Amino acid sequence: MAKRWQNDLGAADITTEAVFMNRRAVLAGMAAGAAVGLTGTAAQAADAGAPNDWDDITSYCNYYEFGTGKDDPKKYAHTLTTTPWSIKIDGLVDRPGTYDLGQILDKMTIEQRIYRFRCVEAWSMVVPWDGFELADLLQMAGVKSDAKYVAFETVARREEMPGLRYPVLDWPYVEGLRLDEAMHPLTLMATGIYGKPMPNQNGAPIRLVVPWKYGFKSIKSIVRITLTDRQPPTAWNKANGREYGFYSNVNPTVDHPRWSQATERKLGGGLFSRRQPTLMFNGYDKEVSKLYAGMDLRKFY
Ligand SMILES: Nc1nc2c(c(=O)[nH]1)N[C@H]1C(S)=C(S)[C@@H](COP(=O)(O)O)O[C@H]1N2
Ligand SMILES: [Mo]
Repeated sequence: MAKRWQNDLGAADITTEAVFMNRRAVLAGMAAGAAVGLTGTAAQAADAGAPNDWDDITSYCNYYEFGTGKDDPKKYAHTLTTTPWSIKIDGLVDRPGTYDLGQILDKMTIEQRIYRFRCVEAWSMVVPWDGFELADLLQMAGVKSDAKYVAFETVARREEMPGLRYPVLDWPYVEGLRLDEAMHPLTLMATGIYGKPMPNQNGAPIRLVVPWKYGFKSIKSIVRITLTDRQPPTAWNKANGREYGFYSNVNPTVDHPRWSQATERKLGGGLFSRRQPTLMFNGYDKEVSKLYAGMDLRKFY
């Protein structure tokens, strides 16, 4: 298959795996005023206290089906059964059905991609994902001409996901993309990270990565994909529509109602690392700005 996208990031840009995996503890430690750098152990940082208010919950993002405490996903996500796994693809497609993940993977070209990524909105990281383009999967199912949006759904198993007992979000976690966003070559279905199979806490066995959007668009452990002609609901928009819109493009010129989104710091750079300007569309301006030509991105945030 022809190369549809040129990676401009390399190994030297990658956020250390340890920092990425322990970032909730690292950031919690920093928030508590502790100088937790690369050398601070996660356990040390974790002593800084668990996030509990809305601010903490929304900023120490991770995988709420396993709980909102910063160590919960790590503690509980191993209970998720990820094999066998299938994805139901339905709605406006030529070949609706339940697709076995193993069979999907046999047909897809897996490649490693190094993308800018953000979870906590003001912190940037660079992460190597293994995956395939969502467009290839959608083409496999055959997109009907009247489809305009793609809706995604995370697995919801009460026996395996203790966080589902708490109404933090309206379960199952759902997300959505406009069809042209979904078909864009940067949009990845990721099955691995840092050269390893996807850890459960990061959304095993398969999750979305949309590198020009804020992290919460990257829905984890996907079991259903629906092609539709209506803009689908999204979990964070339902929880707080004023703060989280459908598009959620990284945009330094549109502030979150409670904080500026104009600058960021590199995760792993330490408490006193310099803030740098956040780039439009997370640095993927050249690739994706045409998707939004003529749109008022203040209105469609
Ligand atoms: N199902 C589900 N998907 C989810 C979340 C979640 O709580 N549940 N959290 C989101 C948020 S807020 C972020 S920032 C990213 C974090 O992905 P990571 O933990 O692999 O970095 O996952 C997103 N996908
Ligand atoms: Mo997040």
